[in-house]
Order: sequence, then structure tokens, then C-alpha cells
Amino acid sequence: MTPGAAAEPIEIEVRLRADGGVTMEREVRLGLTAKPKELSPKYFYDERGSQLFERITELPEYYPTRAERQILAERSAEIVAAAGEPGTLVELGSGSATKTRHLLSAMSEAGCLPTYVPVDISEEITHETADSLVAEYPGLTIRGLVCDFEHDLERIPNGGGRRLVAFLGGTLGNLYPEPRRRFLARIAALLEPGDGILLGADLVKRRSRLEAAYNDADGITAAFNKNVLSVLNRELGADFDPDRFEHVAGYDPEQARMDIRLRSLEDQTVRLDGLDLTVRFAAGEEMRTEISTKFTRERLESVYREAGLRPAGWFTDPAGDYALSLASV
Ligand code: AVJ
Repeated sequence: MTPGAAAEPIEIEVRLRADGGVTMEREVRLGLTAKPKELSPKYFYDERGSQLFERITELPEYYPTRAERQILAERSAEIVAAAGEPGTLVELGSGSATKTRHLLSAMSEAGCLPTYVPVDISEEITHETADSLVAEYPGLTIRGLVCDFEHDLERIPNGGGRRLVAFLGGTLGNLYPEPRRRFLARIAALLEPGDGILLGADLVKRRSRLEAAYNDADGITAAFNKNVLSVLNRELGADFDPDRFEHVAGYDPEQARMDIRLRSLEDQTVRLDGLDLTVRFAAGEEMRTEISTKFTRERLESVYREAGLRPAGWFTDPAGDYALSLASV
């Protein structure tokens, strides 16, 4: 053990800024008064939205989660070796850390008792996850951080040894190019020489498969998409009627991304009391709720370079549907 290191197996720092919802108010007002209208995908994930997303990950059409899990299950030892046998795993958006266990196991098998730094917005989940992980991995040290890593990335502690910062799940695909570059550049600024980033990304493939993954036969993705309207109803005193909108998801090959929208089925007026705002939707008008960018290896490597990162490893599932890639500074 490092001399002077804290003895407690679990330490979790909470850095939630109570902004009273002003960020959401500001963002939603901007999005609903823009042309075309747009909402941020981060508002999908209330309790119901998170449950719907869980169901999406189990759909036969939705391959990314299974592909990522397969790569971690089969190739974690290679990934850990390629990352230079890090002693600390930082995970952005750790949640219940189901997939992470493969990496932690590979790190322990490589011979060091790892430090795990889960970074998540939910304090409850982070505590639960920490408790079960220390029970499963004797000797594991946890230095968690409860925060919105979009804002508080810079608070991530440095644990022992090399650090590997994992950003799994393909969430990077939600970001537009410029915010994406800034986000990766901020991670790059945190890394010391020898540290690395491990990023999950969905890959370009046949349009029919991409579109099927976001237009499942059971309508779970449609329900997930429309759930954002219920979130606005509750959080901002709005009166959206989800039945007056339909789910639309199409692949834009030019931008290499899925474009996910809600289309107004009729001329309608929506009131948001919390914003003192009234918004009109024309029949057929579409409001974007998410983009989900699909990458090629070449594209992702140039995204890395633009952010000051060096590509350092590429791991896909056997079908080549999804990639975990490594980069370093
Ligand atoms: C969680 C952002 C990776 O983009 O595929 C799934 C979210 N949206 N179905 C994705 C999502 C509709 C998902 N990410």
C-alpha cells in the first residue's frame, strides 16, 4: 500500500451543485425557442426513462450494449495490458458498474489491487455499487465521486499508479463535434503521461440495422423518446400530450449519426408554466431529442487527435459492430 494512503476501503465525495433547476430551465427554453426545436438527451433519464433504457439494452434489435459487454468479457485482459496495467480505474457514468467488473478482474489478475473511482450523478447507486464491489474484490479501494462530470470532471482524484479513464456505453455519440472535442480535451488535460482513456463507441454499419436499433418492434424506444415530454411536464409544469407526438429515428449518412426526433401529429400549443412559456408546434414539425453518432476507426482516431489524444488500441466484437478504443496523451 502507498504510505499515507487512507485506510478506508470506501470514500465517496459528493459534489452535487444545487442549482434549483436553472440549468434545465435555461436549456429547455433555449431549445424550445430555437428553429428547429431541440431538447437535450440528458433529460430522458428520470427513473422511468432509465428503466426504459434498460429495456432497450435487452431488445433483439439493439446490439450496442451486448457488443460492448462481449468485448469486455472476452478482451479485458488484453485491454488492461495495452493500457499498461493501470492501478486505478476511473469510470465516468459508472451506475451499477456491471460491465466494469470484467476490467477490475483483469486488473487484479494483472497483479495489483486496483483503486476504482466511480463517477456518477446518483449518490444512491454509487454507494450501493461501492458496497457490493468491496465485498466482491477483497483489497479493492474505492474513491468515488458523485457529481455531474460534465461540470466537475476536474475533481476526479488521482489514485495509485497509472489511471485508466473509462467512458463506456457509447454516450460520446450524443455529443455534437465541438462539445465532443472540448469534452475529450478536458479528459486529456487530466491525464498524466502513461494514463489512458477507454472509450466505447458504436460503429458505422448498414443503415437498416442502425435504423432497426432505434425503431424497435415493441415501441420501447418510442416510449423512451416520448418520456422526455413527461419529464418536462413534471419538472417544468408543462402540458405536453405524448400521444400528440410520434417517434422518428433515421440515419443521416452525411453526418454519420442517428437523428432522433419527436414529430407533432397536429397543430398544437404547449404551455410550460415553469418557464412562463407557450410554444407552438405545426402539424408535422419535428423536434430533435438526440443524436447518436456512429464512428469508423479512422474517424474516431481523428476525433482523438483533434482533442490532443493519441490512439493506442482498438478492440471490437467479432461482428465488428462496436469498438472499445484506447487513447493516451
Ligand atoms: C446511451 C446514448 C448510447 O445512443 O444508442 C438508445 C441512447 N437512444 N436508444 C444510444 C439511446 C435511443 C444510447 N446511448
